[in-house]
Amino acid sequence: MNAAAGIATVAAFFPDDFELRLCDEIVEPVDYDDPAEVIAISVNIAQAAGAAIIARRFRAMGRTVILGGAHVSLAPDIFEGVADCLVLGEFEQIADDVVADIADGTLKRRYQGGKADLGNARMPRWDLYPNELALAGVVQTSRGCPFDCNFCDVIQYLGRVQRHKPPELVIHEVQALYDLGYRQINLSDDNFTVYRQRTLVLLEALAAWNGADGRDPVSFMTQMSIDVARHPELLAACNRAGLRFGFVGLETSNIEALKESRKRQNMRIDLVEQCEKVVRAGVSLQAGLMIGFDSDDLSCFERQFDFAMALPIVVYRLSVLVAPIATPLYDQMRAAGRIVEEPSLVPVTSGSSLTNIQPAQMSREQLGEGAEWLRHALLDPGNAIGRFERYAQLLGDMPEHLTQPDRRDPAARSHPFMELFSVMARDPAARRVIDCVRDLAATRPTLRGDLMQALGLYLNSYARQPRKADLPRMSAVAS
Ligand code: B12
Ligand code: SF4
Repeated sequence: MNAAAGIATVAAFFPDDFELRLCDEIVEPVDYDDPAEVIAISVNIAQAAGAAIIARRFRAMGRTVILGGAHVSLAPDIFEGVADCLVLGEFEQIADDVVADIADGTLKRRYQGGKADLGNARMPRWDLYPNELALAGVVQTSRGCPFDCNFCDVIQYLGRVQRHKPPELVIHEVQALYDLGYRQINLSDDNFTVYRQRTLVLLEALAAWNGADGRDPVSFMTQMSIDVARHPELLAACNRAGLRFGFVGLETSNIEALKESRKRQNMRIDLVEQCEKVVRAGVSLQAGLMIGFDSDDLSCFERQFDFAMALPIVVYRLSVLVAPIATPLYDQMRAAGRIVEEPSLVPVTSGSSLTNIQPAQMSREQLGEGAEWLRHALLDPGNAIGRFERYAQLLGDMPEHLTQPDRRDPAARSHPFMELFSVMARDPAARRVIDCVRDLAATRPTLRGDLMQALGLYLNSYARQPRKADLPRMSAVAS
């Protein structure tokens, strides 16, 4: 899992006379015995219900609770009454006021942040974070995205004008994470590659740093849009920098659906061909796929399956189309009377099978069942093996200096997925995939790290899927 940059960044704005402690409940339990007077909680949509429980418990003990983060910023009203204070938006520009008001005991009920200048971003307080429990470090090199996909709330949260952290600050943060022992770092941008010139400059700085001056190689990952494939020089720079994994929102092979969701960067191109170019350049892809667009009928599940199987990609994040609050899609659905679940502390997230809208050409349940079928079909070991073979055959080599072995103490460098591999090896079907990937890795030893990483991500999803003996057959879904 990734270290949490939000809390480490907020901590950087508190002066030394505050005694701070960071807790990431994804990796450790919340310590209700902690005597802190002020509890500040960072909340995304998946954490809303849990955050409300934690907030209420601390408030019942007389503590002051502050909530901030993506979902508090986008859906503040659902948190009204849950905490003493809500901080909306980015923290940087209002940090001094909030900190002073905490010190004076004069906290207001709400603060509205502005757009931070990343040119003078502070180093997150990773020294306070439980780094030994996280797998990947996190550095945010930009905020915002210039595209306008109508289901995405990034624009409302961070804006369409992308702001950039200067390369020297990025390298400074990367070095700090390296010194703490991280050899995987997530560049946690919304769209890392969209401003080509700045990305090229940053990638060159990362390439000059990575594996140089006696350092071990670091594997970077990020989110990108598929237009990256049109620029071979950018792909080559990704490879030189050690950017090994990219998440890309492909969403659908249905052109009408791309049009209706304003995903213009995915139109008028052959998505399969574009993904092949990226993988050939040595960047493994994970992709987001969506179903349930207005132009999707019941054939969408099989069509998406065929699309996914044609791509050189093993791991997918599959979502039913959800209209998150604050997005253009939400407004459109509300105006059409198609919002069937109002925003609440137990919200529908993009990872759920039941959407919060009434689909146009099927029932919500049919969409949910179709999504389950598709998820299982993509995770099916036989199907996954086919995709692993294609991916391993296409994946481009990495630069020589990044293939050097990691020289850390063996205890510090045991493979993050090792335990998962040994548990899953007891499942005969999963075992077939593990054996296949080991064989593939033997034929491409320098790419072993990438293949094992993809295997870990695949097994992680495979292990979590609900065991359903009788999946809905496509005929049932399509009837
Ligand atoms: C990296 C990332 C991940 C990573 C790592 C998460 C982690 N451990 O931090 C992974 C891949 C695991 C992930 C998973 C998910 N993510 Co995510 N993720 C991001 C991403 C790209 C960057 C987050 C980041 O590093 N920010 C850097 C820090 C410095 O900034 P920040 O968190 O925005 O915080 C700022 C302010 O909000 C404020 N602040 C934050 N917390 C607090 C707290 C207090 C008290 C105060 C005062 C201020 C404050 O200060 C910070 C500086 O200004 C964002 C998009 C984005 N650009 O924000 C999406 C984003 C946060 N994720 C999102 C979603 C939906 C998810 C998932 C639910 C996806 C899914 N369907 O499974 C899961 C949830 C997993 C979970 N259980 O938490 C949404 C959240 C939308 C919402 N309404 O909440 C976002 C905004 C992207 C999007 N629109 O889709 N995610
Ligand atoms: S490209 Fe990604 S981050 Fe940008 S608007 Fe579309 S979905 Fe959101």
